[in-house]
Amino acid sequence: MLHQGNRFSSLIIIYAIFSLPSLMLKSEGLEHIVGDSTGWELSTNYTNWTQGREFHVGDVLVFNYDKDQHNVMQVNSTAYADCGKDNYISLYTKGNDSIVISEVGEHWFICGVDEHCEKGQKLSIDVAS
Ligand SMILES: *[C@@H]1O[C@H](CO)[C@@H](O)[C@H](O)[C@H]1NC(C)=O
Ligand SMILES: *[C@@H]1O[C@H](CO)[C@@H](O)[C@H](O)[C@H]1NC(C)=O
Ligand SMILES: *[C@@H]1O[C@H](CO)[C@@H](O)[C@H](O)[C@H]1NC(C)=O
Ligand SMILES: *[C@@H]1O[C@H](CO)[C@@H](O)[C@H](O)[C@H]1NC(C)=O
Ligand SMILES: [Cu+2]
Repeated sequence: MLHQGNRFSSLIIIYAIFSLPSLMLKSEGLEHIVGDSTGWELSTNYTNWTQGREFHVGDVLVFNYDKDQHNVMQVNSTAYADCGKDNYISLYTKGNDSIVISEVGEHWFICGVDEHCEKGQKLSIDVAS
C-alpha cells in the first residue's frame, strides 16, 4: 500500500513529466521571417505573405531590411489603415529586428519612412493563443 505522501509526490512527478515539454514548446515559438528572403521592402505584398501562415503567442517576427531606407512601426488599426506615423506603439530601426509576439489578436506594422506605407509596405497579422 502506498503512503498518502508518496502518492501525492508521484502525482507531482507525473504532472511535471507531462507538462514540462509543453511549457518548453510554448516558450520557444516559431520564427517568421517577414517577406522571407525579400525581407521588409516596397515590392512585397505582405497580405500575400501571411496567407497560409499561423501566428501564435511566443512566436517571433523578424524584420530584415536596410536601416537607411526603412523602419518598422507597430501601430494601431487606425494608423495601419491611413498610414498615420505620429502615434506609433513601438519603433524599430536596427534593420534586423526580432519582435516577440506577446498578445493574442491583431497586430499592425507599417514602414514609417516617406510614403512607403501608402505604397503598400504594411503588415497585419492575426495572432492565435
Ligand atoms: C498577391 O496575390 C494575388 C492573388 O493571390 C496576386 O494576384 C498578386 O499578384 C500577389 N501580389 C504580389 C505582389 O505577389
Ligand atoms: C489609434 O490611435 C489614435 C491616436 O492615439 C487614436 O486617435 C485612434 O482612436 C486609435 N484607434 C483605435 C482603433 O484605437
Ligand atoms: C543585427 O545586426 C547587428 C549589426 O548591424 C549585429 O551586431 C547583430 O548581431 C544583429 N543581430 C541579430 C539578432 O542578427
Ligand atoms: C495584396 O494582395 C491582396 C490579395 O492577396 C490584395 O487584396 C491587396 O490589394 C494587395 N495589396 C496591394 C498593396 O497590392
Ligand atoms: Cu520603407
